[in-house]
Amino acid sequence: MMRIVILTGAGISAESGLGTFRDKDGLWTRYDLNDVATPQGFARNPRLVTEFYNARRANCAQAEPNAAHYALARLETALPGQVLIVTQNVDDLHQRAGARAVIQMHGALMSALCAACGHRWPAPPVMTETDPCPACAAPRTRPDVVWFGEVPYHMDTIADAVARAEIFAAIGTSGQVWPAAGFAAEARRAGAHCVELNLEPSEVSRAFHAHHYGPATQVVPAWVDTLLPT
Ligand code: BV8
Repeated sequence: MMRIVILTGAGISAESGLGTFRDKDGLWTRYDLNDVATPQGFARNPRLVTEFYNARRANCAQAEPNAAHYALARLETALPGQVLIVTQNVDDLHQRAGARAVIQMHGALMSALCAACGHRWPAPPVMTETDPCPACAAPRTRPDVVWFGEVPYHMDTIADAVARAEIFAAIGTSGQVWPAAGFAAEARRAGAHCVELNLEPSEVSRAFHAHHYGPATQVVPAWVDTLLPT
């Protein structure tokens, strides 16, 4: 039973027009990460942070999945139950391309979270931090994303999948954010064949056995074709 675990990052959505974080004019070059992607930043200025995510949610709604997202969905369809996508991205482009086994370890733009009771619900296009929670009515709404210093979601499930993977691929991630950046070394230690698909070598490219460099819309469909039964 071939098990393929695929970690994706902002680079897979770059050609859909969604910004990356650390490329030139990336998000973290225009916003201070500490102001908009930490609990402290949210506590200091909830309006600024809520508007930052409202803008990204609007961008995401306007964007379309690209050939790389569709190639991964095709792979999952061709190998039922054998493919898991673990994405660091908060966009929903994998799901809109048809992928079903998707774990959003850093949360989701399209989800809202109540900071008082933990209830989640589909995020409105424009969220305000005083929106009352549909479950407990507290005006403690926040984006359902994992900020720096917060614990990523589904870590146990991810650790188990990485430990059992026969193929581990990382696509469009710079390998600078932990614990996601450590998954390749964990997979390699567990015996997986590790493949990096990116525009350029990441911070952790030496953890991989194979590398395919180029735009995701080119290198990902080509890689998927090598895995699909001819
Ligand atoms: C945690 C969510 C404990 C919302 C994000 C020192 C000080 C302080 C903290 C730390 C520290 N050392 C480690 C930490 C922990 C910290 C961390 O890693 N900091 C880094 C910056 C040093 N991590 C955390 O705090 C995490 N939590 O550690 O909790 C714990 C640990 C273990 C187990 C349990 C608990 C929480 C991290 C999550 C933060 N939230 N986002 C939002 O999106 O706003 S992170 C953010 O970065 C996004 O999720 C993003 O996806 C992610 C990673 O970035 P990338 O996806 O890699 O994007 P990037 O721009 O960097 O790279 C893009 C790549 O694509 C590039 O390589 C580029 O070449 C390539 N590319 C571009 N175009 C294309 C392309 N590739 C192909 N085709 C193209 N066309």
